[in-house]
Amino acid sequence: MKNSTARTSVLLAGLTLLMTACTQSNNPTATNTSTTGTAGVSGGIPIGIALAQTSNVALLGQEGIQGAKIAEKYFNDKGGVDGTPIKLVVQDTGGDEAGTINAFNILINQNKVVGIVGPTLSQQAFSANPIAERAKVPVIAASNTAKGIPEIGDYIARVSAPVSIVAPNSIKAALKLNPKIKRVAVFYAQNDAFSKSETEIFQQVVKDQKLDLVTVQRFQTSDTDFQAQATNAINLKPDLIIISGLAADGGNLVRQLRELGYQGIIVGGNGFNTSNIFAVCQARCNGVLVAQAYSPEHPNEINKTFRSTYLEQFKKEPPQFSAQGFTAVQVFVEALKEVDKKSDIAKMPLEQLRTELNKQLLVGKYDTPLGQISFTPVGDVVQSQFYVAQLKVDPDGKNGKFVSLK
Ligand code: 1QQ
Repeated sequence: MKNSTARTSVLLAGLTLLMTACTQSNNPTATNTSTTGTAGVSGGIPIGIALAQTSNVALLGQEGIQGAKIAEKYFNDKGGVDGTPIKLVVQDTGGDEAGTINAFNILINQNKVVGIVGPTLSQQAFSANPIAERAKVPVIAASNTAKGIPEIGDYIARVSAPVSIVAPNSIKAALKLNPKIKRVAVFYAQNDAFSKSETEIFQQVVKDQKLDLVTVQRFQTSDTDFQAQATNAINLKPDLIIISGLAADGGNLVRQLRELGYQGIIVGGNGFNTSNIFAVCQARCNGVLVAQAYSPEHPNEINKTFRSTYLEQFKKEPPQFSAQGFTAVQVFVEALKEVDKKSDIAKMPLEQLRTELNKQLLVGKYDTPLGQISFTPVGDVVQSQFYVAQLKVDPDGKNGKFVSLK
């Protein structure tokens, strides 16, 4: 009796092991040790796109995907990588960390991508990028601007310039529009890594400019009601309000500040850099200032082509996140070409290709829709031109444009 129980449990344990082994082949978190070359795979060289297609964050993520897809066609029409096309593999991250980790695991282990563009938010990057770092898969962020992103690891770079470089420009533009600004109220989303990083920069600039920081108000990216914080700030009579949040919460906050009677200048951070913001705050968005790392008017050839393709497809000017999504794919393609010149990537084991690609992309120079870019040794973008735009709402109150300030 004792013996047969023991035998049954051994059998059961064996079965469980077998079942685990079977499910693991479909399990995105299973480690893959295959080193077969990928570049020759039919359908093209797989480049992963881990951006938000669903959730509130989709307002920001979808524009990145649009730009990446334009790049896929643009570079494949030019012959891809020595005749082999690239193939984008898009995995939706949703708006949180868990979805991003899942998307990274699928891209790395099942889709066997050579590199990943993404994720949408710095908040997601801080938890998912270490997975790519451990698997030695290069990641190029196309919209992560918080301090410390490239420092996550050797395999992490970004084409999205950091808040420290971009954000100060919008405060300077506000002071140009109204040199009498003195009292400043700052708002930020305290559950979001980018917003926390950006507000530090904004608050530092306020101090450096010798302005009075009259209040710092906190909210959550999931909030929809900002009456309490907005009233607190307005009571202190600010003549400038600066907001670090994402498109949905930030847009709603702008709307409520205006509804409560605030008439001064509003500066929005990088989370406002999408035309989807107009659907949120409509006519109330009018006049908001936003610093940008892209101008549709950048005069180089690649931007002219990118801009006209985007205009034709979406009937509006390309937004910053689309230009950055395009640029991230471009960096992968151009670096792949360089690696392939030295040694045929179709014959290279995947692990070696990922490592060679990572080394190469960091040393290249790229002529992109953002202008000339390169990378610092740690993987931060080196870029020279930045802009400030003002939101101008159309007469119908539903749509609008980002108008560049000169
Ligand atoms: C970040 C950001 C967001 C506004 C990107 C959409 O800059 O999370 O780093």
